[in-house]
Amino acid sequence: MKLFIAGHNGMVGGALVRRFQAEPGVQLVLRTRKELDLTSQAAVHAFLAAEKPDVVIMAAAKVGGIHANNTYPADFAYDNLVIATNTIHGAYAAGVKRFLFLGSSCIYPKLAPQPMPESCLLTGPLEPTNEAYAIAKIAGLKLCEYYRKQHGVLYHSAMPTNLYGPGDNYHPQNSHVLPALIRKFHEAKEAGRPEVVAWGSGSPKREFLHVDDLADACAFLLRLDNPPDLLNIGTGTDVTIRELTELVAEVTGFTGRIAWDATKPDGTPRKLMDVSKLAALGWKAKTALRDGVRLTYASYLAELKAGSLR
Ligand code: GFB
Repeated sequence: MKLFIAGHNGMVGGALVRRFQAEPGVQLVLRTRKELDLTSQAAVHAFLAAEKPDVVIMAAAKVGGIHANNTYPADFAYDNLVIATNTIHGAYAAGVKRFLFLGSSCIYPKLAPQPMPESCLLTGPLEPTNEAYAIAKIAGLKLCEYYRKQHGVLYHSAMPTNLYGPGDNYHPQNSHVLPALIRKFHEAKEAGRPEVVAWGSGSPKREFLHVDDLADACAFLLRLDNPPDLLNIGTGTDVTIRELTELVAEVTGFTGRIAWDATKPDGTPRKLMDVSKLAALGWKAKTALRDGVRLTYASYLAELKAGSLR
C-alpha cells in the first residue's frame, strides 16, 4: 500500500509516520511544506497525479488553541478549506481509492448532548471561538461523504477529540491547553516563580487523547472494508481544566499557586465524544491521561534539550 500522509511534520502526522513505519507492506509518501504547498491547487493536483498513492491520510491543518482560533478566523477557515478541497478533489482526479480525512470534535454544536454522538453534526450553532475551523472541517468531511456517494470512492472521516503528545506546539499564546500548561509549569518551576496563571474559569471539561492512540485508531479504520462516513475517536472520559492543571503541576513538579485569568475565554463548556460506534467496531484508547502527560512532559524536555521545540 502506497500511503501519502499529508502533514507528516505535525504532531498528528508524526504519530502516523511512527505507526505506519512499523506496518509491513506500507510504502510511505511524504512531502515537507517546502516540497509541496498544500494550499496550491496546481501543485497538489500535479503531485497526486504523478505519485498516485493508494491511500491518503489528511493530517495537515492549520491548528491552534482557543486564542489562535478566536484571533485568526480568516486564516483558520481559508487554509483548512483550501487544503481540504485541493487534496480531496486532487485525490479523486488522480484515481486515489481511499482517503481518510481528519477533523476535530469542535465540528459539533456548542451545546450538543454529552457525550456527543456523530448524529449531532449540524443540529445547532457552533462554539464561536472556533467556528471558522469547524466550518472548514465540516466542509471537508462533507466533501468526502459526497465524493463517496457520487463517485463510489472510499473517502471517509474521523473526528478526534483534543489531542496531545510528542511534537506538539508549545507557543505561549497559540497552543492548546495541555502543551501550554506543560510549558508554563515547567518554566515557573525552573525560574522559582510562585504562581502560574491559567486561562478562564477552570470549569470547562475536555477529553484528551494521546496522539499515538489516534494513529493506532487510523490504522484500525483503514482496515475496515466499509467504514462509516464519520467516526468519533476519543477516550470516552473527560476532566475539568482545573483537574488538568493540577495533574500537569504534579507531573512537572510545580508546587506553587495556580491563579485563573477570567478575561480569557472558556470556550465550549464540555465536548466529550460518544465513542460507542468505534468501540462496537472493536477499538479503544490505551493511554491513561496521567501516563500520557508523563510521556509528553518527557518528550517536551527532550525537545527542549535538542532545541527542536515548536
Ligand atoms: O485547548 P484550548 O486552547 O482549546 O483550551 P479548546 C481549552 C480550555 O483550557 C479553555 C483553558 O477553557 C481555556 O480557557 N485554558 C486554561 C487554557 N489555561 C490555558 C492556557 O494556558 N492555554 C490555553 N490554550 N487554554 C480548541 C479549538 O478548543 O480545541 C480548536 O479552538 C480545536 O478548534 C481544538 O477544536 C481541539 O478545547 O477550547
